[in-house]
Amino acid sequence: MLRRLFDVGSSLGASIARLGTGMQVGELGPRPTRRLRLYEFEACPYCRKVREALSILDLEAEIYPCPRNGPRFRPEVVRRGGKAMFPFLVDPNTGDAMYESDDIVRHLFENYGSGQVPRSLALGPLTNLSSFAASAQRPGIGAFYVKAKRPDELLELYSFEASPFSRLAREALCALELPYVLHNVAQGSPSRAAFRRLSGKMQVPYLIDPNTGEQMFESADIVDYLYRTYAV
Ligand SMILES: N[C@@H](CCC(=O)N[C@@H](CS)C(=O)NCC(=O)O)C(=O)O
Repeated sequence: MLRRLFDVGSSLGASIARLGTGMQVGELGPRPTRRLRLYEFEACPYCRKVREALSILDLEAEIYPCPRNGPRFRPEVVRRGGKAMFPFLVDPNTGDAMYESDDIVRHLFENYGSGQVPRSLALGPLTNLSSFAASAQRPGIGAFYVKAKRPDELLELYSFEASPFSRLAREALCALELPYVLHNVAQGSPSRAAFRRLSGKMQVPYLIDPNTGEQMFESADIVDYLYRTYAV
């Protein structure tokens, strides 16, 4: 009970540190035809900036979690980009593969938004500082690899960056190095209607695991399910 209070409170603290950035969609531009691929880890403040941009732009992405010591996707990043630095975005629509959170954020708003990066993501050191403050609320959580089975198919998570409950689910997916499709359904998202039809209500996080046929709401149940099913 105390643990749950800490988890929800500190995860809410992370969203507050970023003044709720990633709560609401912004102006949307053209939609990508092929899914973006993001290599990142939940505790990384630079990765958070990119996830916020994805929420604001209502973009879905394949997430390849790269927790520290993660054996699976870190080497893939080194192979493709030359170094183990995160975030790393692969955009098959434009042929780009890039490091540097500010470059990635700019790329996303230029290609899939109005072209203008919102102020909350454009303040340089201030943006970085508040993103570090967000990560500091959950020190190290979602940063370290926990040995796990490798599912055949990508899991699916409905989420948005400023949702404190969604963060808890993403941390578990990250620690267990489980790749997933991140569906962003922030406030004002045009994707919400389809999500509501699929799940029956508007609540995140919502996990679908095509490997087992399980689908569920409730962050605590999702975290419990993921560790029970995949941790070894
Ligand atoms: N200037 C880069 C900094 C990225 C960076 O330093 N990322 C850290 C994680 S927060 C990293 O990749 N560290 C190496 C590691 O985790 O192995 C950016 O904005 O993307």
